[in-house]
Amino acid sequence: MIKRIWSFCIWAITLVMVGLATSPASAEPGIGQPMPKQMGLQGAVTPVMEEIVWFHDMVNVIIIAITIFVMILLLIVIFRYGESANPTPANFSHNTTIEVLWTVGPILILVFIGIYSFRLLFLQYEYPPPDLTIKATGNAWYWEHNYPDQGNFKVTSTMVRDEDVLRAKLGDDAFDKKYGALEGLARIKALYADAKPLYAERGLVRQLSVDNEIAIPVNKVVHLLVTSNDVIHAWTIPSFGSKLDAVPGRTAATWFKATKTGIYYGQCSVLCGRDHASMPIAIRVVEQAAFDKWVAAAKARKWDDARKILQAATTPSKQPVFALVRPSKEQSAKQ
Ligand SMILES: [Cu+2]
Repeated sequence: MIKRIWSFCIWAITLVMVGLATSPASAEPGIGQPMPKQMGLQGAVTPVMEEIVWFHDMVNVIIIAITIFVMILLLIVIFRYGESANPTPANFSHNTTIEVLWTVGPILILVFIGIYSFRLLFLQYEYPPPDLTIKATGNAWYWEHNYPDQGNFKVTSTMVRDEDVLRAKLGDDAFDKKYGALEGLARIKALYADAKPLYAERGLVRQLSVDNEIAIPVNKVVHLLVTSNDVIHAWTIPSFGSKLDAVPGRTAATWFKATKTGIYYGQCSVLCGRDHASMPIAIRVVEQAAFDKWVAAAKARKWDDARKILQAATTPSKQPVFALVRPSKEQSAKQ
């Protein structure tokens, strides 16, 4: 019941605040990736993220209400008790009732927030028994994911760059002919301008897509262990409500249960050095059958097959399946 009331308040305030300009009704905007002009958090696909979104919105309602209340008090003070309206001020300095109220009121508000805050913390840190365990390792500048209970195969993911997209489209010879002579900023600008329109066409998201995505089965509890090989990184998928520091020499853990199939992106979230912006994480949530097929392909290191399985599992039939980006030389060397 309380949730319903809050939801209504949130809805009402959102309508007022955005002036009906942006419609929150469009089908779950921002699930899995940030959208242009997005307000608020990315859509939730795990129970933890659903609670985070609710908690965030609930606290926002309290913040807005308090701000409006204080602003009204200030306006009363300014206009009713200013010198022109009230030339001879009263000279009392204490009022017991009001002092008790402004002490007890905030305590009650904090206790109320605390109850829901602890509920969220317990949800995050009480791990349900896992169906699958994944180990994520941060490297400068890419992520590796091991599947220890599936034969401990390893998936190395590097970001798809403008150059990769253009090479996949044009072929190496045409690419070198067109861009080979360019250097420095001129090259970066030319690659960016020509590659930018290709991303959407190929089902890729610039700065978020990777050559080898990882996969998890839908509606299964995944335990994620996070560590690092070099500096401190952070493993994050906003739609999962997961954000965990990857610290060298230590293993941290979190869990999630994705309840919708699709592709969900995240990025390294600790400023870790030169290519911090180039280590995204891309997870496909697929049905168990597709996951099993993907595991078999990944175990056999058939990465092209693995990509096709994942795309076929979540790409709506009308969308063209993108021409596959070949692994970079760096990537092939690592596998
Ligand atoms: Cu990093």
